[in-house]
Amino acid sequence: NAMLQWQRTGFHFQPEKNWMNDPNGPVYYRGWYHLFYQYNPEGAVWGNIAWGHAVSRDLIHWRHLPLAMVPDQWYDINGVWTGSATVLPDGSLVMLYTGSTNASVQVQCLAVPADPNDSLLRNWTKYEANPILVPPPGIGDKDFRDPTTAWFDESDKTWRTVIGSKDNHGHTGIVMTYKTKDFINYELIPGLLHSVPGTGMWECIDFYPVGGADGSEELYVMKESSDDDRHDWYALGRYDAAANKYTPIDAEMDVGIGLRYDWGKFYASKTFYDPSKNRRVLWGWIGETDSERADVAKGWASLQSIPRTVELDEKTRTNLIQWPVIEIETLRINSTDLGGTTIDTGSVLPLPLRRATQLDIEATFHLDASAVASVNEADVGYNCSTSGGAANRGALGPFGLLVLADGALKEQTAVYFYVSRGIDGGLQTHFCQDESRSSLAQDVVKRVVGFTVPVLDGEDLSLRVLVDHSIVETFAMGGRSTATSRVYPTEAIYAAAGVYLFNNATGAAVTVEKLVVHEMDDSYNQIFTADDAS
Ligand code: DQQ
Repeated sequence: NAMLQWQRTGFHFQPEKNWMNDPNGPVYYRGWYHLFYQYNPEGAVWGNIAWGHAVSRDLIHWRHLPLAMVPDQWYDINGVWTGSATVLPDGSLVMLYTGSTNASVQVQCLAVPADPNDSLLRNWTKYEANPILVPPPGIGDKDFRDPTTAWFDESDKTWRTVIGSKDNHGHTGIVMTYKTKDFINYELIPGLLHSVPGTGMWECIDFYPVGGADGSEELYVMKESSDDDRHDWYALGRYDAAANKYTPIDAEMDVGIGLRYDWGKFYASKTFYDPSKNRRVLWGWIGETDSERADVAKGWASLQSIPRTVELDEKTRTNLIQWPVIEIETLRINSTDLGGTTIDTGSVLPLPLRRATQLDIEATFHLDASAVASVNEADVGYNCSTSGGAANRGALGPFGLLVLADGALKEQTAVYFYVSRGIDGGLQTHFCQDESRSSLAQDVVKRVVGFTVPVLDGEDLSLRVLVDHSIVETFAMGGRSTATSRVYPTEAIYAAAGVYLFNNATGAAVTVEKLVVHEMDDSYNQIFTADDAS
């Protein structure tokens, strides 16, 4: 089936076949980037979870390796679940992961490379006395998983790792901290590192410092993956190691209730520090939004996001900046410069492109200041998800791009801005992605996703859109906000896929200051085998 085949991506990470979910233990080791991931070797649905494994020199071209760990012990026979790598000062590695036992109890386990001199880390030894941690008193057997990368605490010379859970009485998401000297014996530090009522089970905690360069204050990111709503939520805050306390800089933007990494489909993410380029890199699991039946038919399910650098936005200090790793730009071919156009109100302009299924689009939009000033009406309460998407016209939006669109625009995924004026007279910019017309297929989840994004005085509105067959991964305002959609066009595929500029605002023309469309090469991430990698 040509339509199903077309959905496979050209430059996103995916195994050759079968089901994948969370990224696990990403790490840079002896010249290689390693990505492990939750994997079902037996089919395109979740189950039989083992650790898939791939390596890369550049985070873009991947070589697939044999499974790193399989469920073969009583303590992980129901699944080798999510875990994280820690690099010790001598360069050696430890891996902590969750095992689901023969009784489906969630326990933490230790594994180390069988041969530290194998830079490909092909074989792993599970510690003989696993598990090293079982659910502590008061914590449910099925609410104790996904240990983080550990960090060293100078004050008492111990390593710290945290594990997410929930308090069953209050439906409160919680984080527990353990300390250890040897990764074998652990002590639970009294109290909770953090908790937020009403947010449910916290999966896949991530916890790391950002900022702090040039004398600015270092802040800590805490991220949790909400089992309740399947989104990755983060906060910026302060970490008091001695008190084992995390405090968000803004209580209203606490973990689980404020900021998301991505407003679309993006879950169970994990970062790692890349010492070779002195940066922090984020991976996220991008699931399918089609039916399980379709996944089985195509033989695979899920992608990983393009690896993203993540850093504090020093201009706002209220949000992170996420950006595709620079290496992805080596895949750019056939760049077309189409900047300097004006899109009149109510118009749609096709872009003259050769191919439009693998793209990296850079666009900057400018709303005429006098038009903005003349709009007095408030648009209080505009909300990407509930305000009618790209088709609903307002004074200052929506405008942006239609990607994976066919000639008749029966299928289109809209990436757009909508500027509204609040009752206080101030402007608010919404960045949204409208999937509602992304496919004529019925068995697909289609939403309008997005949220407000900070825009500072004098800044143009910018989008970077990565289009790769069945994924649209967008970075707005230089990475202050992101939205990822899985889309399943039935007609806007192969040569029939196109890109359009559109302006559905009634009150202002939009100038497209910059528009560069790069065609993207394949990364051939599926053709390497273990033999190539030695
Ligand atoms: N996926 C893993 C768990 C984790 C969940 C199991 C998040 O360890 O909590 O496949 O997607």
